[in-house]
Amino acid sequence: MSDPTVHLYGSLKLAFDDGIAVITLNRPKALNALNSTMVEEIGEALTEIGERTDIRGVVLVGSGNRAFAAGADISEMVSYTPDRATWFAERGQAVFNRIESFPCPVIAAVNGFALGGGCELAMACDIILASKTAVFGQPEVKLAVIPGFGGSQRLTRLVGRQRARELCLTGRSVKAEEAARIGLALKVVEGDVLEAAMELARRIASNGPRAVSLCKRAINTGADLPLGPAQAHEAQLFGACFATEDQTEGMSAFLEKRKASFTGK
Ligand code: CO8
Repeated sequence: MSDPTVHLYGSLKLAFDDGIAVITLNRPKALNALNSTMVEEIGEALTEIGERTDIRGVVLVGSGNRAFAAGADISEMVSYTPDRATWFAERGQAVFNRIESFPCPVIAAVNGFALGGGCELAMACDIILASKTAVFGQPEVKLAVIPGFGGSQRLTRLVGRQRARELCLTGRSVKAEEAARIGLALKVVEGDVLEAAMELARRIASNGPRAVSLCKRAINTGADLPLGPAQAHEAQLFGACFATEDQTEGMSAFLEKRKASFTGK
């Protein structure tokens, strides 16, 4: 990245690079395992990003070359009571839901292990790019627990019930190629997965920002609705685009055969 501005949190780094925010999970010695501090800090980083008007995309990546995140932190969870475990699951779900409803797209650049909570975090993102070394899985049953950050639900929506059952009930991990084949990841990236994610984020950022945001909302909200209400919702959001200056600019630029210049208004 070129000359990014960096904010160091205790367990993650937040960098800003030309309209793209990069959140780096930063506990490489523990393979970026998600403890409660890191989960809260992801929420704080989202708040910080949301306060800026110039950010058009977010990329999530793990530090080091071994892991995106190897799960929720087992050393923290080992002594949890049922109430504490429920609280942690709910906190994680709330933060991951914020990623899903975040106004700009969030891309997971999965470099290495994305297991348990790490896989759940990636699945909360809009698009998952996998490095050739990426490994995905929900191995919780091997620890005699179940996914708690939405994994049993998001995996089912991504790959279907039968595959989700097989993966969650055996705890089997899948490598990058299989993850892409079953629709868990978008694709396997040959080179640097962070660079590929930045390129994708920049490409999306060149479009009308409000339209990108509304389109994300149409897809995510509509996916859980029957077709009729989902289309009614789409029509409302389509109409909302026509209250923006960018809609006028985008269509005028096309008609005048010039490149559009979007402001996000
Ligand atoms: N939690 C804490 N520490 C971890 C974790 C983890 N999930 N994963 C790895 N580490 C630590 C190891 O303990 C080790 O630490 P140390 O060097 O101090 O011994 C270090 O990272 C390196 O790990 P390994 O030595 O094990 O590295 P290997 O290359 O041998 O193995 C693996 C890599 C295969 C990724 C292995 O570390 C592993 O199996 N990790 C655990 C994977 C797992 O089971 N993840 C799911 C956890 S449960 C979960 O995510 C539930 C989510 C829902 C939570 C709901 C709230 C209650």
